[in-house]
Amino acid sequence: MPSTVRTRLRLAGALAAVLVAAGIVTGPAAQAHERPGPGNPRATLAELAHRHGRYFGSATDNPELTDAAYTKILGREFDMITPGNGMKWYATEPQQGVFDWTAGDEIVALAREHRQKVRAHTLVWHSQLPDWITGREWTPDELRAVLKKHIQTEVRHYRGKVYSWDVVNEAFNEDGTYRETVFYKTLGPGYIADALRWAHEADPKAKLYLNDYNIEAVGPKSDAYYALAKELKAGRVPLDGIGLQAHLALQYGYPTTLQDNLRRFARLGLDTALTEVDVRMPLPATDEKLAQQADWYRDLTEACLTVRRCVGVTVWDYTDKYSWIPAVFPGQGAALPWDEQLAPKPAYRAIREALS
Ligand code: 9MR
Repeated sequence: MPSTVRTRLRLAGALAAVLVAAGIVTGPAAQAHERPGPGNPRATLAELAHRHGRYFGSATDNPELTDAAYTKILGREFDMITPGNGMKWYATEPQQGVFDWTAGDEIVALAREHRQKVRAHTLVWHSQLPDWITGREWTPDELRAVLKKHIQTEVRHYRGKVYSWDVVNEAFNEDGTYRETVFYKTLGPGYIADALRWAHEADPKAKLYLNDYNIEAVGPKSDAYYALAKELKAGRVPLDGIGLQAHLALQYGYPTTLQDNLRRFARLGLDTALTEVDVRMPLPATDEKLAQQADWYRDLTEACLTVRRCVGVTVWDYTDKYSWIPAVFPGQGAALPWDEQLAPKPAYRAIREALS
């Protein structure tokens, strides 16, 4: 073989090795040596997050579980699952004292099959309550008994099977005042500490969270959580973490104080988590909007990795096919890292980069 050809072949070989090492190209030889990494599709979001001591989760909902292409990705990419609806009060205690675990159990069983943990959601919320609660007046004693029974029966049922509970969901208004729910109006603000104590009695190992939206940035609503968390910790109430839902929208701007906010809760001795992430946009989705969305997913993932005690990120389902957004915000959507055909979007690659 002429030496010029040999030299060219050597150069080509060296170039190929560099490209493989950089994750730009892969080949059978690369696959034999390569460990899963950000450029290697074999490493899932869960595996990448695990290297940082974090989890990467997705919400899911029972009607979607018949979609095999969907459940394949759900079972592979994530290590934490949140039932989008199946553990809510309307589903679990549709009639007073009559409990139904069908929907929640189905999701817990699927998660176990895939060796995923479960963020259980949610015990006390003003929304999606059964009619038997909303349809009548309650005395404080009556409602306290109903609340305690609901919390303890549900938490006991899932004891040992879930990682955490969103014990109280969406307790504050935007201005940081208490939301005037049936629980607040009937029992006063102490219902939150009571709910946490009852949940802790029923499952001492589950991590107990308060969870809300629009508390990603420092502001009146997150300040209210900060003040409450401080008070609860001082009173030795069993609170483990604050869940920041992070339902973001391109048109309202990125919460630039997210890291500072996460940090102040860590300083109180609390875990934090991004629990319901999506980044919606006015439709149609353009390349530019999808690129901006990817930046936001990258930034919020990095924020969680940067701050001690931010334990993980959960997207509020992973595909636009099953997003709640279009039904609630007409003309908006495309909020998740996979599109309606289950193809990964720029946001998916941005999350991988952040986790790399
Ligand atoms: O994803 C849930 C959707 O299927 C329900 O229709 C909706 C009803 O309010 O609740 C959605 O989940 C909510 C979550 O439980 C609490 N934070 C806001 C979420 C989006 O509404």
